[in-house]
Amino acid sequence: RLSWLDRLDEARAFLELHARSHHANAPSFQRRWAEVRRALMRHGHYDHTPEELAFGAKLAWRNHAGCIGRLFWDSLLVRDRRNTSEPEAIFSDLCRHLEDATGDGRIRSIISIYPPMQPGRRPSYVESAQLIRYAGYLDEGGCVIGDRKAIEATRVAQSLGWNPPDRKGPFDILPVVIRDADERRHLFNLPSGLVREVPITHPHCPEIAAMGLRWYAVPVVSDMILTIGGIDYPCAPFNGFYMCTEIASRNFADRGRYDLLPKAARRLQLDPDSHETLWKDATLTELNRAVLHSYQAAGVTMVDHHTASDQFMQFLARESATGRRVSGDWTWLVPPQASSACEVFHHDMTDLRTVPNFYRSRGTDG
Ligand code: NRG
Repeated sequence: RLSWLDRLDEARAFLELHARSHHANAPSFQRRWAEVRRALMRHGHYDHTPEELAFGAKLAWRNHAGCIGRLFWDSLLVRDRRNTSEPEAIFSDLCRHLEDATGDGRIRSIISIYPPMQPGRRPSYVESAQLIRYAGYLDEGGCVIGDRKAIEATRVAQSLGWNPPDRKGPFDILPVVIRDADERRHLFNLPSGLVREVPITHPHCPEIAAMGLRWYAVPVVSDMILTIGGIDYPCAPFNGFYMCTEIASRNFADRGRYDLLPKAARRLQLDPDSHETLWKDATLTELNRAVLHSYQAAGVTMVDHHTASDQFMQFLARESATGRRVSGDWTWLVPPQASSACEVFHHDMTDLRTVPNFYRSRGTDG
């Protein structure tokens, strides 16, 4: 991704930033930079200290233009796993990550960082977009069971020997795919006791509960590359917690996902035949109410979009007070529900593409 000179520049800028924010006990910038520059010239690579790694990961979150939850960037728990490199070991370590992140339902934001790219060598990385994803099956008649977005991943898993349950369902958990350093794929099944899920009910519409919907508690994003000071970490899965619209307004409602609006509308006694009844709007609201209610009832952390928007505005104010400019990608930050009633909607922003950051080079996942 980076030319050699860019890499030097990014390393220098990052180490300067690190030295400035850890003035008390960090080795002096000059000394560390001399060491890093030498390593970069000789090997095209340098190793972050554990402190630099943790600081860099937090900054990558703070800089990520698409995230509305950045108020909490400093609370990120960083697991330094740079000595874990084989797919089997990475997978069992990620199981512990998931367990710790899930806890008793009060979700902790965690990142696990495995070996970085080195000149001429790409280490193992997770190919799955998230650790937990539901399968999508397309039958000969063109009917889909499950998540339409996962149809390709489901096919790949099956071609590698994964067997779906005898009775295919809309919420079958896919195995995790990890590529080794030779690009060979390895499949791993998540132990079922490890995946916390929330059955979706509605505070006063049993017909919605009867749809049998569910979703998992913890989104662990595993297909983004973490870049810190010119070094790329292609295997750095992280999690926070869900905002209700991600599940209710997008995963359940998008036509390219579960496409549930017409079905849910009928259960809510809304008439899906005329736009003018605003049945889609009403259904989206009820799905959000259901998801939020269910996670709350289960004691699983989730934020609603209004609170998230307020927290983002607080983040903006805090950052401006420290003299930092905040990157933002309007199309990602503005919630898909009650958008103009959220303050973020009325705020101009640009993505400054500041580093450290997270980026994608393989597929995309919203
Ligand atoms: N919309 C995706 C997840 C994207 C990341 N969302 C988070 N991340 N909340 C979905 O599965 O619906 N996080 O780290 O908490």
